[in-house]
Amino acid sequence: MQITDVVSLEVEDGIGFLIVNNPPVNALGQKVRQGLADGIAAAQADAAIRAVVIIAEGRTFPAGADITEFGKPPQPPALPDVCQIIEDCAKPVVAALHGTALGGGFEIALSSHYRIADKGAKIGLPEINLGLLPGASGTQRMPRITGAGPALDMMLSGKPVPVARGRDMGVIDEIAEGDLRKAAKAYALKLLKMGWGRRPTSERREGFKDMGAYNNLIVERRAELQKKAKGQLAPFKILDCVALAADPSVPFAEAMKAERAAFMECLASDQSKGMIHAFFAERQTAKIPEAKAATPRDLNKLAVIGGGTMGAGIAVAVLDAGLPVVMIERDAESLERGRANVEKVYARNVAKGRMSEAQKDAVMARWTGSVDYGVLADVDLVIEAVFEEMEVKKAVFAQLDAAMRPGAILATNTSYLNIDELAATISRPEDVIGLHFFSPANIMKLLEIVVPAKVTADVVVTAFDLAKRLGKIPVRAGVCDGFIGNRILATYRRASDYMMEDGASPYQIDAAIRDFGYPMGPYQVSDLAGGDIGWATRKRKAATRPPEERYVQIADRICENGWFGQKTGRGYYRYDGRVSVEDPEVLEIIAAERKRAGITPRDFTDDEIIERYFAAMINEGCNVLDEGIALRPLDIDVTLLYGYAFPRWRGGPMKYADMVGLDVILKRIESYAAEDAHFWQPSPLLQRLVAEGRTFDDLNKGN
Ligand code: T1G
Repeated sequence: MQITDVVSLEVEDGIGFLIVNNPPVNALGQKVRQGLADGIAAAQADAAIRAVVIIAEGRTFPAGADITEFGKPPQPPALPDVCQIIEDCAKPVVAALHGTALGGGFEIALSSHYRIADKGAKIGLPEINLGLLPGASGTQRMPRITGAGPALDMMLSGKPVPVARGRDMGVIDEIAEGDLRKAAKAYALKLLKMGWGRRPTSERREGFKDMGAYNNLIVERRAELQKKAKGQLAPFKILDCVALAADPSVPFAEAMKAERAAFMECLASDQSKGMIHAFFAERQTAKIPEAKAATPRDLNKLAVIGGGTMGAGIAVAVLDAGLPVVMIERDAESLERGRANVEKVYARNVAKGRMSEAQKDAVMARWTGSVDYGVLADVDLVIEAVFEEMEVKKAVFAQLDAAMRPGAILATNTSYLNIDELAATISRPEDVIGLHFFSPANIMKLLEIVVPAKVTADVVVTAFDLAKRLGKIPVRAGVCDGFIGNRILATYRRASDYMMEDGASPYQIDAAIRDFGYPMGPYQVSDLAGGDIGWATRKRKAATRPPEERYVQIADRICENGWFGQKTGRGYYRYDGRVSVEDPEVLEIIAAERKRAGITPRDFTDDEIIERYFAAMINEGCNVLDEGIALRPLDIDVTLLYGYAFPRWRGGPMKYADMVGLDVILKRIESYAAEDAHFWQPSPLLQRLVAEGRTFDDLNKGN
């Protein structure tokens, strides 16, 4: 019988199947919660039912609360109450898990008396990825079974674990072989036959056997979090709740109230708003205009031109996706180097025990190499990753144009060259696309898909299909110098250099940016990437640099000394291995440059550093939006989150700007314009949004 339109109750041989069917992931929206609560009541009232199995249709057992409900007025029944109704059921309740039983879904399972799972299923409490904590008893019920360790591992990592691991922890009682529904029914009947009745999790205490170890672990984890989660809220709230769970003086119901209060505090935090925004934003970037008009072309065989750092990284990304890859190099020696670059990645995996030699050999068997472009005749898509020089790329494209079949796609991995210009040199500009990977290409998830003027919609859609298959986060970008990410980076780096020349040390700036939540500040990043790269870019741009643009020469002076950063042992910092120290000689260079430029240095507060740094970032983001280089503010957020280490719990620069207030950002820019009208030109889009009282969130929603 239908309980609600997404929950039904079927009785079979005395077992009441409470079935959730709320695609796509059986999220625990109001109708599901109501259906579960009413379904348990109906099962209790039905004398024909001796035990209940909670199970789901579709691809997964409930994957959590319905995140789209957050921020809206809560609708009863609340999930913690539904969990209590399940646990209080007078008849034994079995949860039958498949897919990814996450968050509130796993809490539903923990509140059931027993748990059986399909062998391929996963369980998890990923709420921390949303700046939240398991707010429907996860912090209270799981430790009662597992103790603090496995519970904290799951909640603080946010990572799902296979159900076999869950069985080891004691939270999964049975692994199903074959059909889950049949196995669940047999399991329930076996429990009844053995006289096993209700087993309320809230009454279990095996997880508290060794309270000394339990409490020591809480202390240890808190110390760890103080280092790596400084400034974040949810991780510490999780610790508090798990600590409370084991406090014998606090009844379960009272601890549940504390968990609820902690959950609501997290839900109200900007951090959670930022992370929930990031969750949906990274799923929105693939929703592009071309997807309405076209379908992807076949992608069975891929090739990479170039076996250097980027070419090898891209080849590994393709191999990791289970696809074959052909690598082309200019001569046998270069090709062998390219192959070695690829094999090195897998050899490291073997050395770390992540894969066996046999698995490495099997992956490498899908790599083939050649110096002959003729082997590309049947390839569906080629990615060139040769030297970042237009003439070199044009020569490669000419060979590709001659060698590849009609309908094949030619992609360039260039990070700044003009793809329209490159496309115009061959017979099929409509088949040319930009695939800007970030180094290391097999690790970094961001993929800027750069859309030239003449490309057809199906080529764009095919590129997005490739991104999904490679497990990348795709962002659609227009053609300009630096596309989305590097263009915005260049701007906020200039703002930082101006502050350095005006009086802030690079070390103060780095510290302020780390306090904002970045793992490293801009000068640490420069030393990591190599100052020579930025130096080459500045030289490239020198001829076209507007005369009115303020140019800071400090970085050039440092590079002229050959101080390129970690790879030369010194850059902005001196390096003793991985240990970096501030360098008084760099401060002397800065002082000399200030003198040369006639600048009297002044103090900066950390707040002013943050305000200027992000005002520049956000303003250039507005220009990128206004010029159509990025589709929506969320595309800029995802780019900066996944390519430039913007702290996820702030949601991205545009989300952060909405939280600060666009009018506040605009006022700051207008006040800075007095000192440098060329650099601090308020973006017309920012001015329009402030005048109209609209936010970036409004733009994201198409309003
Ligand atoms: N609520 C609402 N929509 C969701 C959702 C959710 N929990 N999970 C996924 N979706 C949407 C998603 O936006 C996309 O929509 C579609 O489903 C497919 O998702 C009290 C408070 C389950 C592993 O954090 O990790 O429970 O783009 O593209 O790659 O303690 O989705 O198609 O319109 O990601 O196969 C805790 C979040 C919530 C799990 C599937 N649960 N979801 O991955 O598909 S908080 C989570 C995921 C909570 C309680 C607390 C993944 C997935 P659209 P998808 P996928």
